[in-house]
Amino acid sequence: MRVIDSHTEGEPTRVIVEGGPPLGDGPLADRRARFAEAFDRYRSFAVNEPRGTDALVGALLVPPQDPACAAGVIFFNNVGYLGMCGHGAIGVAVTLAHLGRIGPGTHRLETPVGVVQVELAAGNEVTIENVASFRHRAAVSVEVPGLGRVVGDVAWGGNWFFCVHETPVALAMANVPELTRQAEAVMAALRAQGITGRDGAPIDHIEFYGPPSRPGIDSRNFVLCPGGAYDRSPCGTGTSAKVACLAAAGKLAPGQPWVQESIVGSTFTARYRLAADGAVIPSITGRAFVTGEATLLRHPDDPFGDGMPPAR
Ligand code: PYC
Repeated sequence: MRVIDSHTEGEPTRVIVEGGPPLGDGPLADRRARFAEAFDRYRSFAVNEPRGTDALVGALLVPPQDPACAAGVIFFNNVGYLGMCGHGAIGVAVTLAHLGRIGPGTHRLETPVGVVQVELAAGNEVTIENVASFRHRAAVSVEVPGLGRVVGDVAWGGNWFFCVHETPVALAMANVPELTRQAEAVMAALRAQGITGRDGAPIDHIEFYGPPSRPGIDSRNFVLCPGGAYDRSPCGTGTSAKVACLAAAGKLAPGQPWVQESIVGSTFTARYRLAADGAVIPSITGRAFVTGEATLLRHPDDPFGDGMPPAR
């Protein structure tokens, strides 16, 4: 399997450019389902130890259905599959440019949850225009054992998020283990109390918000991804969910910038335009850098040839 690695504002992406599973054609959501049902070992092979790490997001390039798209892409991680991935789409754009498959300008990527636009600018900067994002439920209270009442919004930004209004723990790198524990407790409480996204969709990302570390930034976050890793970037789909919540609350005007800082101090700049039915189309700007090109190998006698499940 041939892969190209990059990071987007600190969060790694591994793009499979050759040797991925034979998923056939059809809608990307169907191909993602086929990937999960019949070829999940490719996912684990590509991103789990011993070749990868829990924070790594994989991106399988596939032929798009829509000929107007530069590529189709299915995102996945250490435990499963994502709808969209904002940092990953920025990484894919820079990777396609590295391969000479796209140049500066505007392009489209097809994902299982819709088409996103990517605009490649100088200096490895990419702006993605994400799928329509919206706040599903506002100010939802959840009783979290050991934490008490936690209040947040349920929002869609290409994945389902619970956006906790105020972080229960200071947003500092030294607190990452504690932030992870608390976010996992919130996730478990949402499941136990039947709090979901639209049509019962499980919420699989938790975001905590707090004050930024420096002037010129609007907010700092900590994002727990499914699989237990935290996002080193401010999370593209999470920032989309956040601006959808701010728009719904009348706290951010269309076109107004929102600078979201991650737990590691990197930033995305977000804006939105209005879409139908109270949803918004967020755009997210960040930078990605290619960090490596590799051929991943599998020895037939290797007991961990298909990768190891994460310790959970
Ligand atoms: O940037 O959307 C994102 C993302 C989702 C999971 C990790 N990063």
